[in-house]
Formats: sequence, C-alpha cells, structure tokens
Amino acid sequence: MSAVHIDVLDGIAVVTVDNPPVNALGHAVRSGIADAVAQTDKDASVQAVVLIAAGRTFMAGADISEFGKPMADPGLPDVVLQIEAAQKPWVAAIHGTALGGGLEVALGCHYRIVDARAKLGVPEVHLGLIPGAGGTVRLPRVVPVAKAAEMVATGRPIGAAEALQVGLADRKSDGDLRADAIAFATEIAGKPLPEALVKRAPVDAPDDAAWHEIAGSLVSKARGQNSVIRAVDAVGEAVRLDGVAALAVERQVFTDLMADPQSAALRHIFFAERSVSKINSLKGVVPRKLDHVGVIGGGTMGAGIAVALLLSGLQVTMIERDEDALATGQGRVADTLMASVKRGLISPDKREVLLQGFIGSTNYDALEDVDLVIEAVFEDMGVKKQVFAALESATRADAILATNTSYLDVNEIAASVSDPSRVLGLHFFSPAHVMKLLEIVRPDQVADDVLATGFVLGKMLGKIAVPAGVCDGFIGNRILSAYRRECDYMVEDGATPQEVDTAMKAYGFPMGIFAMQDMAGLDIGWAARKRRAPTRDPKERYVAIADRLCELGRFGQKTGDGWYHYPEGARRGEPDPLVSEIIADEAAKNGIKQRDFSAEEIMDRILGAMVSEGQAILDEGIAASAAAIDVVMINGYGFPRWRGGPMFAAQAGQKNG
Ligand code: 3H9
Repeated sequence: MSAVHIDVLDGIAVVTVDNPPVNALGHAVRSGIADAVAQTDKDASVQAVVLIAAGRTFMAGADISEFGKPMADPGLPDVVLQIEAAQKPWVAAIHGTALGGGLEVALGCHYRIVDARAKLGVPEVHLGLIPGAGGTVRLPRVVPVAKAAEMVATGRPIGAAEALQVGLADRKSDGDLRADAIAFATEIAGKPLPEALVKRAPVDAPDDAAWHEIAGSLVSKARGQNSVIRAVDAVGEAVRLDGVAALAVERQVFTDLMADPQSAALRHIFFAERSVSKINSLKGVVPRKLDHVGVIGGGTMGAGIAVALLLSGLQVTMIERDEDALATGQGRVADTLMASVKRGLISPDKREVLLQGFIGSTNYDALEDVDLVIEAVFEDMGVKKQVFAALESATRADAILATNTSYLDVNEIAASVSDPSRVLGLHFFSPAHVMKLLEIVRPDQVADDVLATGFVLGKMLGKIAVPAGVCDGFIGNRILSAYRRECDYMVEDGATPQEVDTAMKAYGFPMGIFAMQDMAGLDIGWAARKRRAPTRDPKERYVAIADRLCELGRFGQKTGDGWYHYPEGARRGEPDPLVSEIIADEAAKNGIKQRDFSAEEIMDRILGAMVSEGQAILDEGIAASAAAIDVVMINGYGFPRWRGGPMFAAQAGQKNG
C-alpha cells in the first residue's frame, strides 16, 4: 500500500495518508500529497478534496528521523504551498494529533474539521526548532496573534473545542469524521476558494506594548532554550511582514536552529525517551494480568501513586495501619482528584467514577484479589520486611509485589519472601501522578513476566519507565547523592549555598540543590545518613553541615529554616547568617582555608560528579545505556532538557555557559 492514496466518489476525492505509526511526513508522504494536488486539480470530476489519515492519528509532523540529512524534494514548505494554491477546496479531516508539520499541512488546506478528541499543536520548540513549513506565518492569520505566539512558543497542543473557538478549526465531528468531512466538502464544492492564508493579514494586530507583554511573558519561561526565544521572534516577524516575506524569515530561523546543538540534544532525548523502555530480553514475554492494584500507605507518595493508578483506569485498594491514617490517605486521593477537576483535566462525573474504583481498608485481607501491590511505607528495611511478610500471606501467589523504595536493597527485600521472583522495585517520583519518570528496579531473581508487567504498568500510567539495577539509589538518587556530596564539599571549601544554586539555575535547572533540599525536607537525607553512618569509610571526607542544620530542627521550608531562612509562609528563601556561621565553623574545624568559586567551576564540578557516577553506573550494568541516565536526570531531577542530559552534554563537549 502506498503512503498516500486517492479515492474519488461523487465528486469528492478522499486523499488518505497511511504511514504508520504516526503518519510522519517522510519523503513518500510529501511526494504522495504533492501528486494528489496535481491529480485532483487535473481531474475534472473532482470538486473538492478531503485530506485524512489512516490509523491512530493525523500527521504527527515531519519525520524526525530524516533530520540532519539532506531533505529530498519536495520539501514540506512547498507541499503546503501547493495545497494552498490548489484549484479545488481541500478539507483537512483531523483525528488524533495534528502536530508540527501535520498541523502546517492542515493550515495549507482551505478548511479544517476536527474529531472531538483531536489535539492540534506545533511542538517544534521541544525539538529545539520552530515550525518550518509556514506554521509561524499561517497560525497568526487564522487565530489571534497572542494564541498563535503561545502555541508556537510553548509547543502545547490545544483540544478540538478550543481549536473551534479560536478559529483554527471550522467544524467539529462528534461521530464519523470521514463521513462528516465528505459532507463538509460536498457543501463547499463549487464555491469560491477562500483567500490563501499566506496572503491574508494577521487576525489582529497587538500594538507594541501589548506585543511586548505577550512576548516578554513567553520568553521569561525559556530558561535558556534558544528555540523558545526564536519562536516568539518569528511570530513577531510574521505579524510585521507580509506572508511571503515572513515564510522566508521562518525558513532561515528553522535552518539555523537545525544546526544548533540544543536541537541535537533535544532530538537525542526524544528518541532516548522512546527507546529506553524497550528491553530486548523481554520481547515476546507475556505480561501478567493487571486490573486491580493494592497500595500500602496513604502518605504523599502512596496517595499520588493511587491517583496515578486510578487515572489510568485501574481499580485500587489502599491499606493503612489504622482508620485515622486511612481516612487521611483517602482524603488526599479525593482532594488530588478534585484538583484535577478544577484544572479541567477530568470532569466531576469522571472523578466520581474513579472514586468508585477506590477502596480503603486497614486489613491486608482486602488484598486477596489484587494483581499487583505497591508499598509506599516508611523507608526502613525492618518496616518494609514486615509489610512484605504481611503481603505474602494476604495476596494470591501470582500477585506481583513491588516496593517503592528509593534507596534500599531490593534484593534483600525480595529475599525476605518465599518466592523472590514476584518482587520488583517501582520507584515513583513525587508527586507520583504528575512526574513522568518511573524507575523499574530489577532484582536478581525477578521473573521475566513480572518485569514485563512493570513496563506494561509504566505505559498504562503514561510514564517513561527506565530499567535500573539494584544499588544504593538506583540511577537517579545515586547520581543525586554523588553531586550533592560534591556541592557539600564546595560549600565547606567556600562557595555559598546561594552561589551553587544560582550557578545551577543559570545552567538551566529550575532550582538549585540547596533550595531543592529545603523544599523536599532535610530530615529525609539526615535519616539516610544516620543509617549509613556505621558502614561509612572513616577515611572518606564527610561534610557535617547538613547534620548541624538538622540538629537545630532546620528541616527546610516546612520548619521555616533550612539552608535558607523562609520568612513567614515564604517559598523563596533568603540567605541566613547562622548558616554561614555553621559553614565557617565546620570549615575551621576541618582546617579548611575557604576560597572563592566561579559559577563555571561550580558547574564543572557538579557535572563532573554526575558523569563519573553515571559512568560507574554504566560499568556496573545498573543503567542499560548513557541515554537512560540522561532520561532519568531530565525527567526526575530537573536537568535542563535542551542540554540533552549529563552524559550527552559531556560527550558533546558542551560548555557550561
Ligand atoms: C516538524 O514537524 C517540523 C516542521 O515544522 C517543518 C519541517 C520542514 N517522526 O511517541 P510514541 C515515532 S518537527 C518520526 O511512542 P505515542 C516514535 O519514535 C515534528 N518518528 O507514540 C515511535 O517510534 P518507535 C513535530 C516519529 O502514541 C513511534 O512513532 N512533531 C515521529 O505515545 C510512536 O511514538 C512532533 O514533535 C516523528 N515526527 O505518541 C511530534 N513522531 O515505535 C512528535 C513519533 O520506533 N511525536 N515517531 O519507538 C509525538 O509527540 C508523539 O509521538 C505522538 C504519539 C503524540 C504523535
């Protein structure tokens, strides 16, 4: 079957793009569409054309795997111009996701009809690019300029209802998209063609002050990402210039950005995120049934996991130690789902349905039917083992037992039950219903179908599931410990916590390590350090500053003081002279003569620590690839995406600036 085929019936040509999995606009699709324009123009029996896609989605964009290679003709910008210049009206019939080049093709069409669940967007910024086939030029000529700028700069797609409201779609189909599109095409057949978008004036013209505000607010969220800044500029130019001149500007920016190392980094991560969960050894392994999941513990993590499970359609039973704790846990779940209603993510009815699938109990017997249990109890080996013993007697013998531990030895936990092949680690990140990362920890004796079920769960939850071997901290927390230690050294040696945090933010992290610890709570790390104290190598350098803060009850934001001082209710800390005194005192105690650190040296040291720990993790087989480490650090630890992750950055020889 060719990538594009044409069926003509009763004067309407239906041009179908069929290029699985996502109808990317590779060469065969581009030339197929260009041929379809020529053919339908020539065919006197054709009065209107419907452009539709087979399979799960409308065209999801240019074929990213062709990027970086010479682009064979016809190029996408020309294909869009050809559709726009067609002599018969073209109607784009959109289902699934019309993204990037896909939406640009739809903008070349004279009309657009959208399936009620369709999403439309231009996500090129996430690949370090801007739309390159007229998106920045045609969008503000069909939707208000502020909306166009927002779509191009954030890459966030909009739904069918909004597309209709802002003018991006002309019709919505609630049933049979193909039939509705043909009916629409029949209606407009023979009528004069609307003026080509590229020849029109923008929908509105914000004055300088208004544009300044729109652009300023979008650019302020760029955090060092070039494509966002260039995207906003390109829309500004597209509004200022006539359409044809604007297309040339857009093309130049697109070409420049294609050569920008940031784009290479973002494309690396795009493919890494999609390949990281594919495990060769699990090919053909049939996963176990997964309908009903138990969650042990209703704290922040347990409740977040329960919400994630419910939202993916699973039935959930939560276990807590007593009625009060259970009520609190259930309340957390209900509240989180209510917040999702308020944010428009689910309807109030949907929330009710989800809550019907949510059972709470203080008795492990309620787990007799579950297919999988995830424990999210206190991070202590003794407590975990008690829970696993109870799980073993309460659950079916084929139920999978998962621990959400972030540091503990999953092999030791597995060995505590009679059938260790049922046990694996599922390390979620908080808030568990929001964060995309899931480390799937593989103890030595885990059965293949248990592991495969873990990956099925990851997919159901919409997470990026990264396999990790057993070690202290797995991939992410182990690297975090390594670079936190490096930061502690630097602070004792003379860098201030705020200098370290500022350097990290300038590099592109959303916050620095010390502000992050204050947000998460210093007590957690303190407990872990006390646990490890007996086995710590006495010859290894140990920085006791954080312990001193904890001894004073300074656990971070929640106590108003940590590495920083938080005046009444503030979420932004300010430097605290007491912390400086403690640091100076520790340095003096250890005979350290403090010195100045530049931001560059700080980042060199942090990245050096990340990369050498990452290399050790690779050498030990804890991570399957350097790309897996990049995916973890970007999705769980705030590493700037546009730098491609620490391993990629090191390999590409990126500068810190
Ligand atoms: C662009 O359009 C530039 C133009 O402005 C100008 C040009 C001149 N190309 O994500 P999934 C593969 S830039 C090639 O797991 P989902 C993907 O690698 C583009 N391959 O599925 C995976 O392969 P595999 C702007 C692509 O259902 C398979 O498809 N567009 C492309 O979770 C399934 O993908 C975008 O940035 C592509 N464009 O999500 C959209 N897209 O099975 C990028 C996907 O071998 N794509 N693949 O691992 C997406 O956001 C998601 O894939 C989508 C489906 C939402 C479509």
